[in-house]
Amino acid sequence: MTILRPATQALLRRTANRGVLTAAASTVRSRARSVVVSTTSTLTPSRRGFADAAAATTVGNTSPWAHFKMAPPDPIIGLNEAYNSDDFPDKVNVGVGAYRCDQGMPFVLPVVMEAEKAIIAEEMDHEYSGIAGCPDFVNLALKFVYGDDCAALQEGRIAGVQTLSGTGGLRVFGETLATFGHKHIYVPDPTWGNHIPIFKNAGLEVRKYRYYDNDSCSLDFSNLIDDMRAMPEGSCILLHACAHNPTGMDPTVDQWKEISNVAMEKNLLPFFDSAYQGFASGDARKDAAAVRMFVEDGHNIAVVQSFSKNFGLYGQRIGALSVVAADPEEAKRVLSQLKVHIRPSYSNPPRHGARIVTKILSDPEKTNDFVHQCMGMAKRIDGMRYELRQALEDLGSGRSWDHVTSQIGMFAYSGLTKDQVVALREKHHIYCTLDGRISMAGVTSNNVEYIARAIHDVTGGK
Ligand code: KET
Repeated sequence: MTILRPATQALLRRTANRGVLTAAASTVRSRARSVVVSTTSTLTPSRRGFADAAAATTVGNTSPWAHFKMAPPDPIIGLNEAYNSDDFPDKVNVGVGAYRCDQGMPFVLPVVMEAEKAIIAEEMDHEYSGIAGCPDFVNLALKFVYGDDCAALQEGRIAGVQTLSGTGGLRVFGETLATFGHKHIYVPDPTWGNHIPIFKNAGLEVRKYRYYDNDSCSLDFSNLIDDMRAMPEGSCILLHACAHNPTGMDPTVDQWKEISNVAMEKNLLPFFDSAYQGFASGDARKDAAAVRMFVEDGHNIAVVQSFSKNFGLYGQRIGALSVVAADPEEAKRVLSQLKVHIRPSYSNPPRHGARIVTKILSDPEKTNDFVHQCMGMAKRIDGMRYELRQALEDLGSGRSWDHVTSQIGMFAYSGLTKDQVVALREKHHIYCTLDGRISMAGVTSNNVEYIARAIHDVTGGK
């Protein structure tokens, strides 16, 4: 064993305290092949972290990552990996919410292809965009969700930025909330699984409000309202703008009105996650009704938009975050703070997806094509809901499958138990999330019968 010189020990201690052991470890390695580091006792518990854990190990020939444990696979995206490594020919991926055509293939909207060709032909440069992204894109994205005739938009009191799709927008706004005094955020129970780590990592405590009644497979509206009334004044409440993920169960117009009223009474901050605009009713304009109602009712809402699903731009990471302010001057201040969070995080967003959406939404004809093509995706999914339900009924299932057709959007919240989901995967090579959520976008004319038989099998027909 080599004894470290006092100067080296001090360097190592200082570096470890800053949480950067790697530099010190390589310094040590260059001086000694095997060194037992004894800095642990000098660290206060609050400063212990990666550096401390690593410092407690023998660093000489040991990797600085030796103490990293294997993390569990992501509950949604991780399913793709499991699916890809399954060599069963009739395997089915109904895990991640990504649209497939009826042949089970990824689908590029024809209007997107057209827009891309036009972009290539223009030989655009690849300069950085601004921290807030492309202003034309942001303006069009805001019109898309708030409507051309939105007074707040016309008055210039909505601050908007381009984001790394919905996920990136949620994170930026979560961080902004945490910076400005919010300690917690309320999300529906259940919600999209990633909401929880996104907001936790942003520094917020994640609290839940009741949303869904598993017994009746419907919205748990009275408990939702009771939980809203019990929220501390000023709390931020996350709402799914439409096509709630995973339940496929949205409030009715009247229920939205009541949610808006209670939010106003309690001075809550409504924060809309709009990831499926166009996938609920098939009409992207209609699907923005709740957002528009809240703005008309006078709420200073925030909205995150994703263009992953409706435009099929999953991998382009294109989205927007907007905040309705009291006046244009306040909107400018809000915008400046959003940029403060973006700049050290990823500096500025990518350009290609923004160009595609801009090309489409700046041209009425292309916008019209988009509306029809988006409607086509929603209709195919809806058709599959009826086929799946019919197939289950034809097999003589003793259980009601009405919810498969009454739910909307990309998912069927099937009601299958975790064990049944595991059996679907292991016995039938069908991949859906453990909460029993089936991505209807992955159901096709070819596999619907197979899926129904498998569900019938794992539920024992009851
Ligand atoms: N919000 C909701 C409600 C949502 O379902 C997703 C994605 C996102 C935001 C984020 O999407 P983005 O591509 O960052 O704009 N949901 C699907 C994919 C995923 O889990 O990442 C899903 O639930 O399968």
